Amino acid sequence: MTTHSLAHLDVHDEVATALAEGRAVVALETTIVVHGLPAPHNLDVAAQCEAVVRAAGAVPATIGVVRGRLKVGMEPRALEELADPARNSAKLSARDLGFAVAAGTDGATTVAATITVAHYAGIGVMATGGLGGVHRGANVTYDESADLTALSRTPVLVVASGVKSILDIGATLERLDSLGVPVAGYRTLRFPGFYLRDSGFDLDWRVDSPEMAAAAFGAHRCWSSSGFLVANPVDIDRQLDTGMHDEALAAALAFAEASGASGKDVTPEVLGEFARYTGGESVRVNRDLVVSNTSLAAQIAVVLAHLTS
Ligand code: PSU
Ligand code: MN
Repeated sequence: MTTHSLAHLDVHDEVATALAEGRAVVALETTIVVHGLPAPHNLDVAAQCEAVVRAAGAVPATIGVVRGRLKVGMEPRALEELADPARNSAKLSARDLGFAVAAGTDGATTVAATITVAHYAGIGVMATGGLGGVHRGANVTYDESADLTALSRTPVLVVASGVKSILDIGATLERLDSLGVPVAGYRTLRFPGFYLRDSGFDLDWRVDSPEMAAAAFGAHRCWSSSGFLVANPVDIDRQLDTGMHDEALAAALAFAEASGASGKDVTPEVLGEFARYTGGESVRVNRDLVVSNTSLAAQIAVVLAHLTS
């Protein structure tokens, strides 16, 4: 069956051709564009991500929902429209997709929704900035990103710089363990801390090349239906100043508590406060790490395509 005949899916011709020919494709999410990064950085970084995927010899497939259609591969114009504040595009997790389709509405996809659509379309690799995880205080609020459970049931390799430092990183790693999601540091045995290179938490496994990552995931998916996390730290000379990070983190946590934000609003609000507090430095780091993760994802996708063909 070609991707063209799958219900509710619009696969861009370039992506459909690459998939049909067994060439490398990298899925990119849209929540980071619509709700995660401020304009004009959002569209700018989206274009940069598509460019680094192509430079590595893969095809980018930006995923989002437009008028109830699951888009796999979006033209810059379509992405611009989705990100237009006047459109009020929703933030869609995996469970929301059916409603968005039925209602014919627009929405940006989170990691959870993006890997769900990517897998449906036959794409095995995606890149993002930071995976969602367990929030601090989750023992009371139960606030744990659906990214984790989606990753536990969706065989897509995700490259991310760990999880955002506003989260409970130790608890997130424990949940990834319980959920059976493999986690490998890229050239490190320390779990990255998103804006910082090192979260202070150790990992059991590392991969030192796209070939090693592709070989481990290629084997894992023979017997498992879970995803796979490659944790790629930001370069040491590009990370946020640690003093600034710790101050901004305290401010962002206090802000989140005082704002009363809950559910899907928490992450965008906290990222926004981080950007304000750091005078845009956090946005600069976020941009850097997303582009670097996307480039690595593309290199892994290229090796995987050769392994499978
Ligand atoms: N990475 C970023 N910025 C973001 C996100 C990831 O650098 O905004 C988004 C992803 O879409 C991820 C979401 O799935 O944040 C997590 O949201 P929540 O905690 O509500 O599940
Ligand atoms: Mn949440």
